[in-house]
Amino acid sequence: MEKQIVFSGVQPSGNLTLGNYIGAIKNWIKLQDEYDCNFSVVNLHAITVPQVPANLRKNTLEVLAIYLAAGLDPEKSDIFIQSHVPEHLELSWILNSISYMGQLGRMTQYKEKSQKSEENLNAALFTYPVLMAADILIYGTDLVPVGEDQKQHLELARDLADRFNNKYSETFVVPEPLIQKEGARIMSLQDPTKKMSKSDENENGYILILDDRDTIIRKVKRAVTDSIGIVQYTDEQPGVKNLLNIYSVLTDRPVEEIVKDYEGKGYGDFKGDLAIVIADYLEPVRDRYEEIIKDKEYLESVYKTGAENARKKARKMLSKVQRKVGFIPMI
Ligand code: AQP
Repeated sequence: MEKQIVFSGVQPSGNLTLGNYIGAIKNWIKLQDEYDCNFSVVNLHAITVPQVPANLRKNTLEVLAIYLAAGLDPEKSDIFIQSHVPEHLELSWILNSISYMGQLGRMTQYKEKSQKSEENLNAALFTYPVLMAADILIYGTDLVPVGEDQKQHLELARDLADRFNNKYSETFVVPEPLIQKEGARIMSLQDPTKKMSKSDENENGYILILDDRDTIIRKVKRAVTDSIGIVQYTDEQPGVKNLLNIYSVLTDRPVEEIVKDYEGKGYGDFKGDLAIVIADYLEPVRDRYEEIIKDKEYLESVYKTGAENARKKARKMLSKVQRKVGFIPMI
């Protein structure tokens, strides 16, 4: 039986957070044996907000090194940089022609990010979900492991696949989101009503995968809680709830069990222990990362092979789509 196909990616718009790790990358690792996996550093998406070119270059390789340090295996998965597979862009143009402005304008991320950059509102920020749909559909993807914040974009990819199939003929697989219940949305440590984001201006709001031990401990201790003073899992205490979610995912223990451990104890003990849990969890990833990032030749070989393999698959789908819309094949 043929393996089902998986695609996912993270933008190199900064250093990766614990949110990206728990919501996305951590779940990719376990899919590698069972599925035909494609994991991309989606640098084309990153320029929808202003980037310093030197930082983008650096972040792109860092994200790739984090993928590998976290356990993505180039022997099992195709791991590549999005701009090395230009077929994504060609497909995205075709999908733009069947995308409705109204639907794109309703995307929550567009609304949020456009408010932040009102003076520099660019067209790419508006059409980026269409490129994301192309990223997914070009591989005939069955499953897309993402955090909950990407659900709406995935719904668009599904709509576009359906619309294209109805207009031309059966071509695309309609992909399903794969969202883990636990840790699907890790919130900011400073404002637990907002998701943890790598582009947050307040660096105390997020924990980076590459933060050192002391920084992690400091950030967790400063995490916003409340004046209730009881460690319990309720919507009235969004800060504590978020910390409990992180604790539970990283230790693989149910929330109720952790809550029991802290009966009669204060936030100080709870946060102190959680800080150690996070620091211990990330330490081996950071150690492996330090080795990998130094080895430029290895990184280059991974992204070159990944892109070569990905291009072969992408070209096949793109040719099929081009024929269906009426483009004359060159050969
Ligand atoms: N806080 C989060 N909790 C759970 N999952 C999350 N993801 C992001 N934040 C959280 C998941 O990480 C993957 C990659 O996201 P992305 O970099 O492509 O874009 P994003 O969702 O916009 O992530 P950020 O960190 O918020 O980036 P910026 O600040 O640049 O916009 C996705 O699967 C996402 O669900």
